[in-house]
Formats: sequence, structure tokens, C-alpha cells
Amino acid sequence: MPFAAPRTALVTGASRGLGRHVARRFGAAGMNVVLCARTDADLHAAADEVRDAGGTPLIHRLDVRDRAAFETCLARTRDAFGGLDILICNAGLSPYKPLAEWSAAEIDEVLDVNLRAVVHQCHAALPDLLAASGRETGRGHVVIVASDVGRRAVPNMGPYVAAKHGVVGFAGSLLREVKGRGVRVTTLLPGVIDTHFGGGAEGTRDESWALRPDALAATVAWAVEQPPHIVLDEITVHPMQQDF
Ligand code: NJP
Repeated sequence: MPFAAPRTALVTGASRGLGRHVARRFGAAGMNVVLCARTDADLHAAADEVRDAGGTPLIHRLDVRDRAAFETCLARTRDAFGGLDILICNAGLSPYKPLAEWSAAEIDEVLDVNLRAVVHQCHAALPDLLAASGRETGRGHVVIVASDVGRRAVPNMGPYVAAKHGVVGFAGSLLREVKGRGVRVTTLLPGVIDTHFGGGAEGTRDESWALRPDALAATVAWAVEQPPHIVLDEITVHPMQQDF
């Protein structure tokens, strides 16, 4: 354990899928975990899991597209835990269909959730993360859950591919800007994950071609447990059978 415990982590998209597994992992590490998403019942179930694992949960229901709501969440986090150490920008979504079939509202939602919200979250949380690293180098840490389609193109997900390429570029820029001040930025580029993404249900995809979200959450936990002088800047993870 390279850091004085407990640290405080904020996880977006914590109601289900990868974010919920990350929240539970952080709970098991004794962290304070702020859980953000829109679905109240799922957030409460996720918070129970964090508590059962040994962490201290705080629920903040929000739409990640709402900057003011995110700032309120940061203020509550400071009040409850004295600051923020780890920001996990994980919330994401996309339809899968030819561009001609996307509505204008769907295009905006996908760009806003997967790219615009991430930039705003990092901007809003940066003072807290810099303060954390001012206390202890490497304590302030952002993990951005991008996608392998942030590096390559696939059809039928044009706005999502654009957003994920954008977020990969943003994360690289932010890392180079803040690492001199002790803040780490890690970008995760996963392949297909067995979650609810795209309308599926967790546990329904064959593990030979879909990553188990608990295994990927362990990778996120591994990144934030690195010694303070190491940053895992980009991590690409694929199931062996995925065509990549
Ligand atoms: O998906 P899913 P994953 N405001 O659907 C939340 C990336 N990725 O865990 O608000 C706030 O199980 C939603 O919460 P709710 C992907 O792009 C995935 O797989 O309650 N929250 C839920 O908690 C994403 O960045 C695959 O509906 C919002 C969560 O996001 C990350 O992995 C492949 C929201 C989504 O849970 C986690 O996605 C890949 C909003 N407006 C990258 N909109 C894959 N699964 O195959 C959504 O390369 N959420």
C-alpha cells in the first residue's frame, strides 16, 4: 500500500458494469467511494456492495452532462471526506447502427457523455487532485475509461469512435500537463466487456471474446496502486478471441 489510507475515489457510471466493479474493488481497499450515475436503485445496491467490501460509500445521483451537478458532487465529497484523490471517468454509452439511422439527439448524447463530460469533470476536479498530490506525490490520479476504438475505427459507432479518439488525446495532453505536479493520468483502452453496454446484460457474453468487468476492475485498481513514481499512462486490454 504505497499511500496513507484511506483515499477518496469518485467513480462515474458506478451504477452497473465496469464502474460498479471498480467501486467494489476500491471499497475492498478501504477507500471512500463516491458513486455517480442516474439510476437511484442501482446506485444504492452498488453502495451496499462498497460498504460490504469494507469501504465508505457516498451516493450522488447525477447526469454526467450536468457540470453544475458534478460541482455539487465535488463539494459534497470535500465535506464528507476532506478532498478527492482519484477520479474515474467511466460513464459511457453508444448505440450501434449506421450513422444515417442516428438521431441528432443521439449524436449529441454520445459526444457529450463520452467526451465533453470527461473534459469538464477533469477541469472541475483538477484543484482537488493537485491538492491531493501536493500532500503526497502521485496521490492525485485520473483514470479515463476510453476504448480500443479510441485508437482504431469500427463502423456503426461513428460518434462514439470520434468521442473516444478525442478522450484519448485529451488524456495524453492532461498527463503531460500535470505529471510535473505529481498528478497521474491513466487511460484504459478495453476491447469488448461483458456489461450492459449496448443493451446487453452482464454475464451473457462468452468470456472467450468479452472481458470480465471484475478482471478489468482489478486492472484499474492495479494502476492506482502503483508506486508514486510510476504512471501507467495507457493500458490496452483485449480478450484473446476478439478481432482487433
Ligand atoms: O457499460 P454499462 P460499461 N450520466 O452500460 C452510466 C467503455 N467501454 O460498464 O446513469 C451518468 O454497463 C450508466 O449509469 P446510469 C464505455 O464506453 C465499454 O461497459 O445509471 N451516468 C452506467 O453506470 C464506458 O466508458 C465496452 O444509466 C451515465 C454506466 O455509465 C465504460 O467502458 C467496450 C450516463 C455504463 O454501464 C463503462 O461502460 C469499450 C449519464 N448521462 C469501452 N450515461 C464494452 N462494454 O464492450 C451512462 O471499448 N451512464
